[in-house]
Amino acid sequence: MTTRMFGEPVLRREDPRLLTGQGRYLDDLGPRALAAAFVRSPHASARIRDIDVSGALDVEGLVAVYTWEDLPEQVGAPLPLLIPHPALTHGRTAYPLARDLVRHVGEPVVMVVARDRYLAEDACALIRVDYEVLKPVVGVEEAAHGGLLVHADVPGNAGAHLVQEVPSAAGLGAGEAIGRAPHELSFRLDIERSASMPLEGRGVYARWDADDRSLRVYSSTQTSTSVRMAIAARLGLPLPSVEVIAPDVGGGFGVKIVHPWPEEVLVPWAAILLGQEVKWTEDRREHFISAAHERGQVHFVRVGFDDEGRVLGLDVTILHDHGAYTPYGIIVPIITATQLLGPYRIGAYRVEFTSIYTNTVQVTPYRGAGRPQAVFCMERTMDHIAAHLGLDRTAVRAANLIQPDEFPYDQGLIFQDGRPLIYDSGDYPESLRMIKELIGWDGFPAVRAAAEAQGRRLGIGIGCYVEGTGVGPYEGGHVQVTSDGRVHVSTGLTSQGQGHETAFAQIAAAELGVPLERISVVTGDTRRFGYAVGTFASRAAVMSGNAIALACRKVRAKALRIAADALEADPGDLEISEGVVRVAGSPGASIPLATVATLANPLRYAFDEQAARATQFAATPAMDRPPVAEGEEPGLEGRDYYSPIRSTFASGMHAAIVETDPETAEIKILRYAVVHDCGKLINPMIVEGQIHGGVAQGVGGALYERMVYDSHGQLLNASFMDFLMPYATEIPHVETAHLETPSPLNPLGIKGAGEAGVIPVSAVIASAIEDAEGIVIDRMPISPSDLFHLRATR
Ligand code: MCN
Repeated sequence: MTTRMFGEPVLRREDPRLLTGQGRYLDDLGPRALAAAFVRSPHASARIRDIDVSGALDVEGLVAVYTWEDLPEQVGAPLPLLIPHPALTHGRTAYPLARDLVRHVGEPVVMVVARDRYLAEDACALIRVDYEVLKPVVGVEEAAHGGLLVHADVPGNAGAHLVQEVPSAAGLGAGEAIGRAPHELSFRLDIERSASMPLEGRGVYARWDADDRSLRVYSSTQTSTSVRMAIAARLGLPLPSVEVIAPDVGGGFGVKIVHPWPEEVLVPWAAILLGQEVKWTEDRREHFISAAHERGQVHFVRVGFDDEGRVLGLDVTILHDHGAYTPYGIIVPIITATQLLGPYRIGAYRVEFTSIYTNTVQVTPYRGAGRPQAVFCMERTMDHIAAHLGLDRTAVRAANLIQPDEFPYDQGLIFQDGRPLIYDSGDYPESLRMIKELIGWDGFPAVRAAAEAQGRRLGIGIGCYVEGTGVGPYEGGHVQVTSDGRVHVSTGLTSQGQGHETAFAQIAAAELGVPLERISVVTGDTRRFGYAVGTFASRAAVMSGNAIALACRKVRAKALRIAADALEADPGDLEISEGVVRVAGSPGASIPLATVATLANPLRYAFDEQAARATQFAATPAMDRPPVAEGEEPGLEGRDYYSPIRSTFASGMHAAIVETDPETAEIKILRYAVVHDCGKLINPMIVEGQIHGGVAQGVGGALYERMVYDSHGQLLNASFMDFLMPYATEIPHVETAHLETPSPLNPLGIKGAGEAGVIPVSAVIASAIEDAEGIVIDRMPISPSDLFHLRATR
């Protein structure tokens, strides 16, 4: 046994289970549960005139059919707007089942419960909904400028409008700074819609215990504690009577942070009403049309700069396509607006966004959450400046970078957490040096020339970003050492494949001096930890990681107090390693943590024979003390919370070499390099895995994935037959280098890593294709036919 510590590339302990089919995903549970299925709107905009369920009633095995009218007030109330914002003046959310109106294809209208899913689907097919079909609003610009409304009481379809402005050091606004700059450019940039698209869709399974009136719900969620609170409140149950467990979750990538989904309320409600287990597992088409998308944004950029390419003024106007509802507030465009500046010191900045309703699936954060759009804007801007001035693209970036001695660096903006956007640490010039070296930037002209000599076309691209991670408000950790010497760690946030079981165990091993093998970690189970926020915004390592470390420190301090008593030593002279407390420098004097845990939980009065004989059973000073000291609690365990004053800012730079086929316009990524800084690394191998996965999703966003809506609001590619995702065959080998600038904001010095890989990919690929082709790339994704068309119209 070894004490594997913080910072080591430990293999992920969850992988043998997950990779050999031993995982317990939502649909593996409740094999005897009744099945729920939903009739969903086939129209993007329609009024429900009538619902006739009579045709379904003869289906053998049908158990129940519910429309909005059947729902009690609290169950049928509109779903919550989770993150309100003063600029979100017209926030709108859906009803769990549609009431009168439907606003996108896929909105749930009727819920059916039957003996199995086949029968439930048969019954759904026999339910007739009479719709008055209305003309939908599709396309963000059409919605912003046209007369049709998604919500009758939201003029111009504008749910939110926000402006943030930071003047230059000389007090100039962005407009003035641009006007006075030696050079000015303006252009438009588009990013199309994509989606989280986890391999496992959403799902919920509920069991009601009528005897003790308690509910257990399993949900494929990124936030079991919030789902629990929502269910308890909506179903009128005391919170302690509701347990929510996230079993193994087959990916979330953002979409499973929304809560409660309609199904998370309706399935438990039906389970209680029917007194039977009920389960719903989302199918792929449902996921396409009923969950959430992201990324669809249009950006209008104006920039003023000097002869070295230094940005003197930047003005960006954003149209954000929010789909039909805003359950998650305006987090995505806020992140684009505030993270757009990346690692750069910009003269004056003005950003404005309008969040527009359309009759399409709602938008909520997807891995990267607004940042891929932001980085696309900023990095395209850097490339445009370089092209205009005839400078090397990395030289323009270097001219604008924030320097290491400028931290903490206040960008003057208000971030997604409502706190000032202050970068805590970083070394951007070093990142640039490293990425140039890793990809061979300076040697590329020779590589290109050699390829050209063979009739091949190559280009090189770069993209830089800064990412706010570890947003608050808090997470907690609980650590318990039991008398068998095992350590049980729990935290309330959930896991979807990030490797938390391993990384959190590494933190506990390092803090407690216990072999990794003796540590178990539980996440996302409200029976073990009831208070949490959730897994999103690359926050688990920073938030739960630090909370677990703090809880371990409490446990360690207590262990040392108890061991010091037992060893008649000073706690300050003790150390713990390999699960044993020792007097430093005196190897004989030791006590295993297992024994300390036993001593911490006195189950009977210890009979101190020697003391008793000496005093003939008179009280001794030791006997005057209660066996559990005042202020102590029994057990060797501790709980603590971590709540940061603001986010910590990770950063990175990516570069790629692409080849475009001169005839077919096929685009191939030949090399992909990443320099990444997430502060102190808990586990470099996990971080690399996260980066590789992120890059793969980024490649999907850059080259393949789009949501194709027609003018009727029908999603034309709502299946894996038509929605292109990259396979392993399309993903390049990712060359990764780490830079560690510790965060001064948290005890472990860490920053988040879970989204990093995806963020700059579109910008990097655009930069490289533009370099190969000499054609301006201002829209992503780009397919071979897009490139072919661009060549033809250049
Ligand atoms: N880590 C580390 N050292 C650091 C930072 C992180 O070793 N300095 C490790 C962490 O311990 C953790 C992993 O890297 O095991 C990611 O940590 P973190 O950046 O805190 O991200 P979260 O755990 O909060 O995960 C959320 C993030 C987001 S926002 C999305 S979306 C996403 C992602 O992670 N969804 C994922 N990665 C995913 N990976 C999988 N497999 N599935 C998803 O749904």
